[in-house]
Amino acid sequence: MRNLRAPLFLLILFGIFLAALTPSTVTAVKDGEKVKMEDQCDPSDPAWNATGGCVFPEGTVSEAEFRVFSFNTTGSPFVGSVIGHPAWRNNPGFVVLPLGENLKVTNEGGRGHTFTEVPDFGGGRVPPLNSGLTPLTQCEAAVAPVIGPGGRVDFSNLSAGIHKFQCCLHPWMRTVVSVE
Ligand SMILES: [Cu+2]
Repeated sequence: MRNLRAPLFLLILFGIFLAALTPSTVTAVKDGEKVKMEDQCDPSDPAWNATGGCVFPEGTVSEAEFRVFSFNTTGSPFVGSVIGHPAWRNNPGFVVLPLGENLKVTNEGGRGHTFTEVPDFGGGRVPPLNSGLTPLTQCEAAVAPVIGPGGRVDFSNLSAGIHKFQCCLHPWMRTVVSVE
């Protein structure tokens, strides 16, 4: 046995070397495309705290600035056009995803968002931000969970064709995914 120890030791070392070269996250489904849900809330503005707070260190948009894009000077919501602060957005808004690959969605902002598949774009579950759009049943709280800052959700096995996703809190945050 003694004369086998050195080769065996070398073989184990070689195995460790090979393992170190192999990526540690080998998954069956490839991450095909990524979508980032973004906002720019200013964490130093306490006005955000009334509706969930803000944890985005680089953010510069106050709650008052955010409101400028959704409400008129009398404080009423804009009606008739989908309008919202442009820093609240899905990036990109259009994705071509190869069939069988994963769609990886991350919340890169400081507020909560949802990434919800809908039959057609419509209103979310925050009526003042809907600009008159009819709230979607797909956006009810029980079926459209909020993804917090830093959170992630993956979609696998999306069928071929067009898929529409939107935020159920900020319905102007939209992404169309074309699976091909
Ligand atoms: Cu949102």
